[in-house]
Amino acid sequence: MYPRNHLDQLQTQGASSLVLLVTLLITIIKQKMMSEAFPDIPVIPYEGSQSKNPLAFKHYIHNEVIGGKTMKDHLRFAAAYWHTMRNELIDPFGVGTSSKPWDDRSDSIENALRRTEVFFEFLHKTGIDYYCFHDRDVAPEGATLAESNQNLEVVVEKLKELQGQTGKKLLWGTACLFTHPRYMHGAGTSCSANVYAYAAAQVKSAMDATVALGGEGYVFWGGREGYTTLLNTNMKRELDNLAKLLHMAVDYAAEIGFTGKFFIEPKPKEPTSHQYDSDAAACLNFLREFDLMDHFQLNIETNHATLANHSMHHELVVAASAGALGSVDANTGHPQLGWDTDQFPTDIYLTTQIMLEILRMGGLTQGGLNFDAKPRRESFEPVDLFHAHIGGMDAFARGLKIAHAIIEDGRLDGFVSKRYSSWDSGIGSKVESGEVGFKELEEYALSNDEPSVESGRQEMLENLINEFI
Ligand code: XUL
Ligand code: CO
Repeated sequence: MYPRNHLDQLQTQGASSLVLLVTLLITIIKQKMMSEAFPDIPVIPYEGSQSKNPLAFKHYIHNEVIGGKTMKDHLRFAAAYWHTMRNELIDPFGVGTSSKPWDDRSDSIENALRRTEVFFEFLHKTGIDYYCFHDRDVAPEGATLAESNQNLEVVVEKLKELQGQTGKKLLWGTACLFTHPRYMHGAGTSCSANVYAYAAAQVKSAMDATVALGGEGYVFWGGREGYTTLLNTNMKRELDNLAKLLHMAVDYAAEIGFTGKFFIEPKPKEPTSHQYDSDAAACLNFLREFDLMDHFQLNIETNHATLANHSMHHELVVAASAGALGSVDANTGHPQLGWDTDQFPTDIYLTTQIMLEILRMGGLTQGGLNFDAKPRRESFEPVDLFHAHIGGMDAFARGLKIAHAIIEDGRLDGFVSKRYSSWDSGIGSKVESGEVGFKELEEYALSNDEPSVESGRQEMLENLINEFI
């Protein structure tokens, strides 16, 4: 496929004369041109901020070191198989528009295997190191569960081979427990124990696949783990059962040696009218109630945050404050549309806020920035996939540089530290260390003058951020 270095190969093959070498090169190039899904698209180069080339990075330089770490290691970009390879770009009123000339739209294994090659060509050309998938994105659902499992195993074997050839890695795997009609009432929260068992079996195989591919994480997004009406719902029973499913996953991870992280991905609604994992706070509460905090972190997605009427920044701070910010689904919603539009992130203010929180917590370790995003229905050509990812990567490269500069500058964090400095000593530190109660605080308040307060300086701080953008 795409060996790490063609020249190395040629040298080891010992091509002696220049003519031989040139002929060989021409053959390789011809073969490549024939087998490539994106023959007109090169490996995307970095050309700098003055470049007008839509197929070049203007800001993302994978090996540029920022604060002691390369951009690539800070950002840990991942491409989402379900959008890049499988999204037909339907909307609630229209059929899919996406043009994928390599895909015969069949459910055959051959088609599934062909897609994997195209996907790895895409990863190679964009310079994205990681990917994420659902079991049913990569391999077709069979007539029986056993057949589906077998299909998955075949495709996983191929993915493993491609990973070995290219050095690309799996950021996280997951099971699709929301598309098939059997999951209409939920999976881990289904009213049917038989459906629950089926879902558990599917998670088990998806975890096996994740381990086989050296995946660094496993995500639970509970697309149908909620309700459309409370009239038919036993919420307590559903939540208890969901927690049991997650505990089974934890137990199974120990059995199969999965050392990655489990992530829950909050989303308030859609397709359900209420999803139990509605936002970061609801997820944390669930994890604490069912004693799962040691095993789970959160995968925070921008469009899910905004559907929950929160900012992405809010959700990140909630997760990070609990030591549970694991990974990010990097996308954005549309300000005038009320559904999950899964657009590519292009807003530098947003990427700056995300990178500020990621840098403040010391960086992503087992998580990454997964482009859970799709081009618009009108952007239906293969090249649009490239424009979209390049734009997202550049937006995050800028966010990273800006956030790093803001932290280095120190004024923002300095302002916040100073704002809370009354807690560092005196009565503040006594409260924080638990030394005082109401009586002591009353005594303190009675013996002191009316407390003075200072401005929050919001506008000054907003201007400060804009200094760097
Ligand atoms: C759906 C969503 C999912 C999860 C993985 O809104 O974000 O694609 O990221 O199941
Ligand atoms: Co997502």
